Formats: sequence, structure tokens, C-alpha cells
Amino acid sequence: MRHSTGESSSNSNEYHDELDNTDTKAIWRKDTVSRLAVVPPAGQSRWSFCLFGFSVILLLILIISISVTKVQMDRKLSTVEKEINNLTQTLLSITARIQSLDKHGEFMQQKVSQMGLNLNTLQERSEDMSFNVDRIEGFASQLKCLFNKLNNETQDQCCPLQWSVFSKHCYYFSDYGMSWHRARDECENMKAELLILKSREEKEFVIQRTMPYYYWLGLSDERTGEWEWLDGTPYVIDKREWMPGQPDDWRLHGLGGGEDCAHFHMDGRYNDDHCSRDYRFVCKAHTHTIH
Ligand code: MBG
Ligand code: CA
Ligand code: CA
Repeated sequence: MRHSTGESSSNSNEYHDELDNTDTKAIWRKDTVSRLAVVPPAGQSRWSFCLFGFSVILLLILIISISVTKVQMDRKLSTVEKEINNLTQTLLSITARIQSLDKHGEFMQQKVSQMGLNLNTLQERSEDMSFNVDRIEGFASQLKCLFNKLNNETQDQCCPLQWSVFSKHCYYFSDYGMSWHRARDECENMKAELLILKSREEKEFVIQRTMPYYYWLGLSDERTGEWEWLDGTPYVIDKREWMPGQPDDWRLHGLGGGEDCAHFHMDGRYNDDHCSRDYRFVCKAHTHTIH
């Protein structure tokens, strides 16, 4: 093919050669070179090929490493999943255990409170029983006393029914209340006197029977302003025997005056109170004077 364009000016020699040299191989070589003029030179092509190859290898390495990482991650993920499953199972079993423990706890609590109730009942019964035993002992000593009396033997331990005996004396513990003055008179009517204490042992015996109620006793500061027993025996205040802060001759009760009469408080200690209050009382008599 022949061209007449400017670009072919450099080829004009080649045409010339073509004309001069009819060797077809030369023509073909020149033609081929001419055709390959649009392809980059041979050095550059190798470089591009290397670059391309290198990129492919890099890409492959990248894909492989990503795949490996992914596989590793997948494995780790499945391990973590398994662990989470295990933990969930453990948690569920712990929750179930806690719930069953809760139920057991409730059951135990019920049992404990039942036992507490039973214990209270038992305690009440044993208190009742000991009270009854006391009364039976009282009756027994009275029977013994009557028996001795029939045989003209000693009458020392004789007390009327409903009275308690302690060291040759009889004690009456009322189960009703009245003012201190009326209680004093009531005891006298029974040939006894409102309680005058003579020893620590006697006091112990008495308060075992007065607790936890208030009981009048024959102790007052009404007559002279000084504390004394009903028979005029002076009483020296021992603070340990009194409730904290007592006696205080309190006047704000609105009943007039202060507080001049002593009574056993719930725990057996004394308090001075207004004599008009209705409290239970303790009478005492010698076994000789009362039968
Ligand atoms: C009361 C006493 C009473 C008086 C009062 C003073 C809480 O006890 O019974 O006698 O002393 O206390 O606050
Ligand atoms: Ca007083
Ligand atoms: Ca008082």
C-alpha cells in the first residue's frame, strides 16, 4: 500500500529501498516494524509485565493472607461462640441453682419460724408448768403443815391457800390492783402487812413472783419526807435498787403532790409513784400469825 501523506515522509526511503531492494523478507521486516510502531518499546513492555506480575502476586498474597486471617477469625469466633454458649449454660444452671436455693431458703425460713413458734409455745408451756409446779409445791407444803398440825407438831411452815411460803413467812401476791393506802389496809385485814423486806434472798424470792408487773410494797417517804419501811425502819437509798433516775418525787403527773410510795417495776427495781395509783400489792405475814 502506498501513502502520500506527510507522516510517510520518513518512510519515503523505505519505499525507495523497497523499490531498490525486491527482497521480500526485508519488505516484511520493515512492514512489521512499521506496524509495531504503536506498541511500546521492548524494555518498557518487560517492565510493565513485571509490574503487572508483581501486582498480581501482591494481590494473591493479599487475598491469601485475608483468607487465612478470615479463617483464623472464623475459628476464633466459633471458639468464642462456644465459650459464650458454655457460659450461658453455666449461667442458666447457676440461676436454676439459685432459684432452687431460694426455694430451699424459703422452706428453711418457714421451718425456722415454725420452730421459733414451737419454741415460744414450749417456753410458755414450761413457764406454765413451772408456775403449776410452784403451786403444787405450795399445796404440798400446806398439806404437810396440816398433817403436822394434826399430829401436834410444828406449825412453822403453814400458809393459807393462795399464799406462798418463804423462810417462816407467808406471802400474798394479789392479782388485782388498788391504791397504796388501800393495799396497806387490805394486808392488815388479812392479819398481814404490806411487804417489808429483810434480806436480799427474800427480795429475790419476791421479785421472781412480781415480775413483770407493778406491785406496791411497804416503802414510803410520805410520813417524814425520808424513805422508811411501813414499820418505821429507815431505808437508806441504794441507787442500784431503783430504776434509773428514781426516786424523783415527780410532780408533773397532775394528781397533786409528788410521788411518795414505792413499787416494784417490771424488772423488780423500785420506782416512787403517786400513792393513788392502782397497782397490785404484796402482803407478808409470819407463819405463826396466819394459818
Ligand atoms: C416514770 C415514773 C414516774 C416518774 C416519771 C418521770 C417513766 O417512768 O414511773 O414515777 O418518775 O418517770 O418522768
Ligand atoms: Ca416523795
Ligand atoms: Ca418516780
